[in-house]
Amino acid sequence: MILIGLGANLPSMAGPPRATLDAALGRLGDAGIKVVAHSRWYRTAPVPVSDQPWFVNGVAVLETKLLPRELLAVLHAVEDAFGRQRSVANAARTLDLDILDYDGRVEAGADLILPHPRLQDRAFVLLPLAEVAPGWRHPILGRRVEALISTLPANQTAEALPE
Ligand code: PH2
Ligand code: MG
Ligand code: MG
Repeated sequence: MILIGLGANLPSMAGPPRATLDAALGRLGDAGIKVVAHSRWYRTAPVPVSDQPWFVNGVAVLETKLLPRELLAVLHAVEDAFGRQRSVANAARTLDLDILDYDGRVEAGADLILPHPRLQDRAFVLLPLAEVAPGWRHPILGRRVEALISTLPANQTAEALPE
């Protein structure tokens, strides 16, 4: 199973963050990548806590024959198409598309780390992930997503938005 995380906390030419995320899923389809399922969208406080705007986040399940780095290149191109500016780490952004898990692969390259190295610490990833992939196991930690959620620190706000 291929899982990606989507996030945005600045408006793009598609509109506010939620519209950007919907449009980004459409772009993936246009690129020949099948979006098998996506979670609800969540309104989430910035992690780490900052005065940035709140994010909209979600998780999608993809099907593609693209290899991890080929998929990453498409994700970066879609980020660029929605006006992503690359500055410092954790800067506010119009669109962020991260590969969370690619068929359980474990890699630690300079350009791509799998699974995503911080996903186990983030409510804004784990809550939507559990919707689309209940029972999913972390490829390194071996723990199920539900167990990872149960040991999250309590101070991360992530609320599902109405459909
Ligand atoms: N992405 C980050 C850093 N912090 N916080 C929230 N709530 N949502 C994000 O998508 C996010 C973040 C770096 O990619
Ligand atoms: Mg990210
Ligand atoms: Mg990213």
